[in-house]
Amino acid sequence: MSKAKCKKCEEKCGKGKASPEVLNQLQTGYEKLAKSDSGSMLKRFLTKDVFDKLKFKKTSFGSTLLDCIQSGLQNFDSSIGVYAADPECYTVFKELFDPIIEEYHKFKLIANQPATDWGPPNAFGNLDPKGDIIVSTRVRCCRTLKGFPLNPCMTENHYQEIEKLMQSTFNTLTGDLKGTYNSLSSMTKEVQQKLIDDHYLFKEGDKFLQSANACRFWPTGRGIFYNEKKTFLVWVCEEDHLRIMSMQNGGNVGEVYTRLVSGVGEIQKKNEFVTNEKFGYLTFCPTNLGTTIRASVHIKVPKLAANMTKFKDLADRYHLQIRGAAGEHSAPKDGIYDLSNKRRLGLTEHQCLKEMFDGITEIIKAEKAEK
Ligand code: ADP
Ligand code: DAR
Repeated sequence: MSKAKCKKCEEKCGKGKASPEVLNQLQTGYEKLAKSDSGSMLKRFLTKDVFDKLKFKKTSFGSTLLDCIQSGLQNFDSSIGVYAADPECYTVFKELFDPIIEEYHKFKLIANQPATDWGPPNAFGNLDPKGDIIVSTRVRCCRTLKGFPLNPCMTENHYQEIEKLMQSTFNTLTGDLKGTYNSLSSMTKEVQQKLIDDHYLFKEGDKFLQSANACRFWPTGRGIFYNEKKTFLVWVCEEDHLRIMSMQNGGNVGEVYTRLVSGVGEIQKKNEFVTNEKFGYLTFCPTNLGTTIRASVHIKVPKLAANMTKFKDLADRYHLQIRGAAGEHSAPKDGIYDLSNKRRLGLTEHQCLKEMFDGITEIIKAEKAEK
């Protein structure tokens, strides 16, 4: 990753140490978090020793511990509470990031992330051939573009550069992947809201991302590419530089996954992504590291949902995450839940898909067995 410095980071860059003002904000925030009832991993793993060891540190981009934890300091309802303000944060602040990463992904960091292995995409069939339980299937991955910092260190020009770079890539896509790029800056509110309501576009105003300085210069450089059928889509400059996704109605995981693998391959022909041997593909949030794959179904499970404790235990057993129908931090709608693989690091892409496929298979069995 080049040391592309943003104005904000250059202002902070000074040599080595966090400023007295940052140290004061850190101390105040740390004391408030310690007294709070927050259940975040930040609260759990930012012990006094870790805090004292990291509070003075700064990356070569100028990012401090405050840049990484301010979202969790401002939002006690965070589940995680930390983001990497730049790629070096995973190393400079490893004493905080490593235990959070190991806990979330259930993966000991003594090993490296396996090399990318999509496996034979057509290895996965249709989870719901009769079409009576799965509404839709989606598989997404995240990518950080080489040569650009992460959100908190990006200038307005960085956002414009990425959007322009990706538009030139999208123009080369052909066949089933051919489509159009739609910039948020030129999108009407009505079109934007319809795309969000139809589960294609990211929401605006995520308080966790706003607190993490990930929404500056909004909506500059943000947008969505989609093919003619809206089955292959790419988000530009939301939480990550790119979110590449394939989705369609029904439970045909093989078709959705095959399209994603093809689309990522085409985009990769024109762009270089940030990876490292320990964490695989680097992302803004540690929960997305590694393969960055989230493979999900929108599924109707009214019987299991009647006993949420049992449902959550079952999901945990198969390393599945339960979300609402409108994605993260949303509630179920019409009894439809978003179920997906939780782990993304320490597995290959194929293993992530298998974990989701096998888990959902068991969920469907359990739903049908419920009285
Ligand atoms: P991410 O996968 O990037 O973390 P979110 O969970 O925030 O994204 O969901 C983003 C959008 O994608 C939401 O509108 C959500 O409803 C939609 N979505 C996620 N999975 C599916 C699915 N299997 N079918 C249809 N829409 C989905
Ligand atoms: N909302 C933040 C991030 C959790 C993971 N989701 C992401 N990265 N979209 C939290 O700490 O709860």
